[in-house]
Amino acid sequence: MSDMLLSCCLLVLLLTDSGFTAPTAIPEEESSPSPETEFNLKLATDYLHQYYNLENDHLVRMKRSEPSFISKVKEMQFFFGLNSTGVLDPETLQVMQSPRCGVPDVEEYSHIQGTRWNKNVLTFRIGRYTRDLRHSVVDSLIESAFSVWARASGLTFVRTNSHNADIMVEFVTYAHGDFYPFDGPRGTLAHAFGPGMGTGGDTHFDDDERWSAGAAGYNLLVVAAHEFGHALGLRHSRNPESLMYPTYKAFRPANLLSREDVANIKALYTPLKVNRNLPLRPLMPRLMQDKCAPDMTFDAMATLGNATFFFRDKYLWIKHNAQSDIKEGPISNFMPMIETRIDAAFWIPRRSTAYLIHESTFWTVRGSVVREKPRSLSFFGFPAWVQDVDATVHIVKTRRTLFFMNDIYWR
Ligand SMILES: [Ca+2]
Ligand SMILES: [Ca+2]
Ligand SMILES: [Zn+2]
Ligand SMILES: [Zn+2]
Repeated sequence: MSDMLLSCCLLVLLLTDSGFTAPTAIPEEESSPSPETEFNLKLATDYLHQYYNLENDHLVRMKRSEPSFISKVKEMQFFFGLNSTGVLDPETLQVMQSPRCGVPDVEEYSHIQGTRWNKNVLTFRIGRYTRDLRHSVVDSLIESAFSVWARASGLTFVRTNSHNADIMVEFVTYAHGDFYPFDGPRGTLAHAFGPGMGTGGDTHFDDDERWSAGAAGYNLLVVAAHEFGHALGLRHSRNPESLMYPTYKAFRPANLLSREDVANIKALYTPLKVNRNLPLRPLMPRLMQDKCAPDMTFDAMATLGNATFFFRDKYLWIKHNAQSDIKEGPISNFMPMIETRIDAAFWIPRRSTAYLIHESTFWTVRGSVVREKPRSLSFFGFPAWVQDVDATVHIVKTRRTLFFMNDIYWR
């Protein structure tokens, strides 16, 4: 709570006194940064936010001297085998500007991976195609990328036209309905969800990149094979020889998989009996099948940015305004911090923040990031006995949020 208050104070300061000067204790370099420094700092902040879970409050300008920032720089440098100095040296900045996979490098925060499929035959469907390549070329590159893993794992991949395919392959741009928007040319090339229901296994390619079958642009076979590694449950590797290294490497027509990749996929897909200890994601097939039932109800519903969210038990459907299909899956597919059901939700547009309530606690969601810890409803001034809010709604015009519980409401 205290840093929330602090942020508010800083915001007020920034809004009311744009000419305030930095205290003398702050090095001069930071009180008047050059445009280049400013640019690098923004680049690094965005990068660490996206791939290393750096808490990123856009209202407060990130400083290079901030301990949390330095430790994240070090973490990133360690991952890429650079000198862990915590300083944004040219090598570090170069890696940060390299085109790469959108899946984070730090395990505990990588929403999109971690388990395995508990079946040996997986289906895939190619939904939206890119215009860079003929359909038949895309088909054959995607099939080749699957066969790289089929050979090493003993899994079988079957193409289908069914909308219930395990692995949905799509070329999309910017926000595409799953909370992890793409970023235009370069930067993030693609991302994939780890094994699971709904969006689990789904693989998205940024169609603002130039996709190719050879060495020009980005080679679709290489990127697809990397992403399908995630779709099967593999994480990023620190080994530059591994296909699962996070940054893009120019096309290598020979062996795509390193020895490490082969060992990792074999270890993950040894027969189920031997692997009892692997955490298998709890299944929720009932919700998937029941979604068209006439008596289907939701726990909560809210508009969040350009999408509408429907919560039911631990399951979530997302309908993006600009897209006809619906993304679905366990809430934790999209918001890894949230393992419970959601009772009520509201969105405050001027703060670009969503509030998701469960019993007496709530999470805030900004962009695609959930704050690490849930906070108590008493933050809003509620007495301790307020435990189960039935519904909430924020009225933009009046700037008020209404909380409903049984037959009473608060404003
Ligand atoms: Ca899927
Ligand atoms: Ca991109
Ligand atoms: Zn990746
Ligand atoms: Zn996506």
